[in-house]
Amino acid sequence: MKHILAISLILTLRAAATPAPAPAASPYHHVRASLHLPGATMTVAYLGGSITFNPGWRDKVTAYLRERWPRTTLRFIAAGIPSLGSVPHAFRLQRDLLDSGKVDLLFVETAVNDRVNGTDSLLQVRALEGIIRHARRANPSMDIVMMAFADEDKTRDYGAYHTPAEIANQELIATHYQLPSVNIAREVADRIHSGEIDWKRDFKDVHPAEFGQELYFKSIKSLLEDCWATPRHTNIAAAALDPHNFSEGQYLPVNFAEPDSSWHIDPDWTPTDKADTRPGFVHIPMLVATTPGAALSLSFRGSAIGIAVVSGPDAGIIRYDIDGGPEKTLDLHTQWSSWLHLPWYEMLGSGFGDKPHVLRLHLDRGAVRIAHFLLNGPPATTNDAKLAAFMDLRFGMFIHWGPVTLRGTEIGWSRGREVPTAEYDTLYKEFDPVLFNADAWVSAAKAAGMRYLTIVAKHHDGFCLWPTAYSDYNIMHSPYKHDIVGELAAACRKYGLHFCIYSTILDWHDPDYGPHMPVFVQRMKNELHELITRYHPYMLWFDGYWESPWTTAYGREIYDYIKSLDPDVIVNNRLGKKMTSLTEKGAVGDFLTPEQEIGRLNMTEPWESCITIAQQWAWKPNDKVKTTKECIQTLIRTAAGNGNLLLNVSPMPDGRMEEREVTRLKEVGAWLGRNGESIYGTKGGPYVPNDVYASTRKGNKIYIHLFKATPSLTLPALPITPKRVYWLHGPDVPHDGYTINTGASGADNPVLVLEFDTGTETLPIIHD
Ligand code: H79
Repeated sequence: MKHILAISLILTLRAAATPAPAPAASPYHHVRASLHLPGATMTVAYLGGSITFNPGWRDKVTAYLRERWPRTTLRFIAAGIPSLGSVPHAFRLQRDLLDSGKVDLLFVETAVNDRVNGTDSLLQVRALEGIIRHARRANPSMDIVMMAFADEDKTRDYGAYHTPAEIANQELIATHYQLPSVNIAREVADRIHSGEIDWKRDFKDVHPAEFGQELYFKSIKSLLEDCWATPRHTNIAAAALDPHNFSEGQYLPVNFAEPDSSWHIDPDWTPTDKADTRPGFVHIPMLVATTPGAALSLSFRGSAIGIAVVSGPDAGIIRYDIDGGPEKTLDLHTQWSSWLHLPWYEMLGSGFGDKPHVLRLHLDRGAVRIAHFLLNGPPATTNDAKLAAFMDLRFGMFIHWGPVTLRGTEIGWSRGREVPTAEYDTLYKEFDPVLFNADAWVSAAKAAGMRYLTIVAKHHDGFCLWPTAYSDYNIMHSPYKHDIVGELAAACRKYGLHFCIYSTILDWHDPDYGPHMPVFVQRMKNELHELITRYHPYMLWFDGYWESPWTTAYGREIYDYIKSLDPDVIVNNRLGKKMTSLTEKGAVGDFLTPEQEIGRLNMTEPWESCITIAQQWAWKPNDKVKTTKECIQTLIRTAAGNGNLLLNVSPMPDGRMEEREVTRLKEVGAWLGRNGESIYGTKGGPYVPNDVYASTRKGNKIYIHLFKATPSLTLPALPITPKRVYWLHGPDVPHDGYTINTGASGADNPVLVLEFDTGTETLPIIHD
């Protein structure tokens, strides 16, 4: 022990003997690992409460940064929201900040509101550490500056020689992660206690007057200058101080919950009383209950769960439990609620193990308005039951259409090949499909027995069939000026079809695709935000993943973004870079997408084959259209392999579907009208399809689809014996076990039914 003391003493003395040429450090800030010197571009984000929301110090810092680094292109994200401290920031970081693109320098301010909101130290540390780890996961070289502003409580604490808990917690995290930090609360307290300044006279309020704003700015500037005068250390990959920190903090949309009928989601909530609101917490979907006893449950996976409510004059009392544990009571009313619908974040529990949990919550009295659930856990994936329901649909319509039909060449691919680029890119100026009728297309799909419809809203040529705000290359700039996507969405709702949207990743028209991927990916998010929030697609179909600008990481980012907007949207696998399985490294998405071929029988991973009814995806004159028999057999083979068929039609430049295609669809629909029970809601197998037959199964039945007339059929025997064999909707067929005396059926694509005493859906696959 003595030995160690002696060594440290020598080290201390030696350090004292050779003073470093340190910058004139302020006692109120720490440089620690310092900051990067700005490069050609820098995005600066301000995360905090009202003092960060208001102009003042923030505008001063912005102006100073512009002046200090004139050759750097600066971008600023103002993410201050009044009343919010560390816990809200940890859960809104992704949506309010990281979703807006790569951040280089982040200012974080939480100490004032953590005090007034009464956030305890455990939550402060979990939230602050979560913010740092989450931010650094998004950008490992992000610079982060932590700031503590002043309030009267902190001045009083320092007057009593006591360090406020919020400051101690901030410094704990800043030290652990070696982040620059500035303690303005202490500076203000010291100067007040020395009589140099006065709170009432100089600050006036916790939202400081000009004097205070200037003081805050000078302190921050002094820290930044000291940082830039100190060489930057690489970020250390520190282990987590608290394994239950909120680094996976996210908003869970309110439609995740399963509420009883006493709740409703108001899609555009505004108060009906006179109380004030906060930006971002009005005109949003709100899960509302005002009837005592209203109950909901929420299944989640993660280590913490909470709610963000707006707490207004009628804010009530809730009771809740997690996993059937002890019931707790929570009063949602605050000291501000009489005049304000305050955004109020309550953690209902944290520190759980990483397994599924259930929150049960009910209203005791008053009102509860939930804006978001707060989850610390991995991002959502598509619910298995929702995916199973999609696979039960079995048959959908794919539509490729756009200005390129004026030339009759292939959509996207003919740009710069058969059609010169400049010509291709101006075709939209003459695209005027006056005979387009969404009802006609959707009723053709309905007549075919299709259960969903996928419109190509944007192909590789970049033309958008909806009025997007993010590109002028869209339908509103054609002579036609109709929201094609919107009209189809409405028609699908009317006819009871699920509405789905194809939007390609690769966009050869967008100059940012390739050279400026962060800008491009942000635009993609903006477009997806429009598509999801306006048209509420059931499924999204991506394409064009194979070029080098696209990465698996972008794919995951987009997948998580989609799920943060609507957890129920089903997503195909072409966001990832790998197509053969959903579980291999580099795979992203919910189902496989074989193209122009029928997928192989696969009982474990959902899949959908996309196949053209003619030869080209987009219309061409006199294209060769498949026969009705080919279409039906393609559907049968798909269902028999346990997959869906997305059959592509190619409408003409005037907006109509070709009569030849409409007729085929009607004939397929007529066959499905008779034989639909052997397709919809079935599973593939148990036989692997071959040239003579293919099978599907449901309940205690196996359906055998015959492709060729055979007087007798012997199937490989299964472990169970059929008790009855008959033609679907027809007479019994003599059989001896698995030898079936089919005779000659006059029907096209006839279906035999084998009926058993027990279920067939889990029988193992028979490889012939
Ligand atoms: O939208 C449809 C296709 O346009 C799209 N995916 C479906 C759903 C697709 N993009 N790329 N590919 C399919 C694969 C590319 C095939 C090609 Fe070719 C072979 C490109 C160049 C050679 C076929 C022949 C298209 C152009 C020439």
